[in-house]
Parts: sequence; C-alpha cells; structure tokens
Amino acid sequence: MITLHHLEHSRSQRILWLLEELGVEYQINDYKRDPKSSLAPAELVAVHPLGKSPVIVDDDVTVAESGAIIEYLVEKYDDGTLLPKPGSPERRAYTYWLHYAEGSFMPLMIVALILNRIETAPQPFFVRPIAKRIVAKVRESYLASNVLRHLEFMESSLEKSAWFCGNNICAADIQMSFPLEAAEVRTNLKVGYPNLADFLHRVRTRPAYQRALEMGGPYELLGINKKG
Ligand SMILES: N[C@@H](CCC(=O)N[C@@H](CS)C(=O)NCC(=O)O)C(=O)O
Repeated sequence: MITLHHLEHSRSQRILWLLEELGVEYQINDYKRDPKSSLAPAELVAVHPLGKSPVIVDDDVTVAESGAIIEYLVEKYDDGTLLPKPGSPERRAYTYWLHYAEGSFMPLMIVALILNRIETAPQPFFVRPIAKRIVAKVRESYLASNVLRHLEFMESSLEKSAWFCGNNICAADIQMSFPLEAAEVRTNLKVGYPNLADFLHRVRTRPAYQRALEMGGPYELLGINKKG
C-alpha cells in the first residue's frame, strides 16, 4: 500500500492527482502548515530528513522529490497511458518537462514568493523604503524578464499540441501543473498566454484531478482557492 505524506496547499497535490490517474490504492497522511510561517510541521522530518512534502512510502521504499516520485510511480504502476515509450520524441519531452518544472521554472516562482514576503513583512519604518528598493531592483533586473521568457517559451511549446509531451497527456503534464498554477496567481494567463490557460482548464476538468481535490482537502496557492 502506498502512503502519501501530504502537506496542505502544496506540490503534493499533483502527486495525489497522479495517484488518482493511476487508479492505485493509497492512503494519505495529512500535515498542516504552521499558520504564521507556512512551514511544514517537524513530524515530516521523521519521514524524510528534508522535512518537505511530497514524500511517498511504498512498502519499504521511501521516495521524496516530486519528479522522482512521479518517475517511480509511473515506472511501477502506469499501463502505458502516462509514460511515453522509451526512445520516442514524447518520452524525450516527458523527461525534459519533468525536470524543467522544478529545475528551471519553480525557482523563479520561489524568488517571486520571497520578494512578496519581504515586501509585506512587518518592518521598522526606516527599513521599509530600503527593502522596497531592493525588492524592486531584483524584480526589474532579474525576475520580470526571466519569468516573461519562460512564460513565452511554455506558451509556444503548447502551440502544436494540447499537452507538453504531445497530443496525449503524460506524467510530466502533472508535474507542470503546479508551476503553472503558481504562475497563474501572479499573471492573468488568459490575457497573454491562452495556450497555458487552456492547459490549466484541461487539467482541472479531468475527473482524476477533481477527485484529488476532494481527497486532499483545501488547496489554495497564495490566496487563490482552487475549489472555488
Ligand atoms: N523540489 C521539491 C520541493 C519540495 C517542497 O519544497 N515542498 C514544499 C511544499 S510546496 C514544502 O514542503 N514546504 C514546507 C517547508 O518548507 O517547510 C519537490 O518538488 O518535491
């Protein structure tokens, strides 16, 4: 039996979605974020030394890191629907997007989140203008242009096909859903990035995605309620 160590409002939601797509039996161990810091509770360190979610335990095997979990689950449980054939262009695309999501795009979303936290944190009045200038400088000189380039790249990658691996959904699309949901919090995708907005619409209308929302409890990314 697979156990998913699931932190509310987190990347772990996409592993739940994958488990629902695969139709395997699993159980959930739920964890709540600290209301002030948003950090995971200390119990997660007992599951994996980094104390992050998602982590799965499948009998005597423990796997952390979303991309590694997805690879493990599809290699063991997929019937050929979500893992493209070895050597195919779809399989190369699968590998690329599986890594790109956490390796290239998510770091930009984390920088955006940290800058936002700095901006809104309580600060002595004399520190506030300095903090604001530093935040504005990082946004202007690094973040904005990089996010724009990545969004344009992802948008053009969906020009010819509905999914990142081709005409059929693959497991890397599941991995890509979270960074795009994070991007959607800051950017109105419908305006500049219709392919990305359509992708998220396709994701959210999948019955397995909706079942995963029911299973996982509240899922809000920075104020946007995905159930609402
Ligand atoms: N690259 C890792 C990131 C894991 C991660 O940072 N998870 C976040 C949830 S979205 C977490 O556990 N945050 C709580 C904390 O840092 O205490 C993955 O994709 O699994």
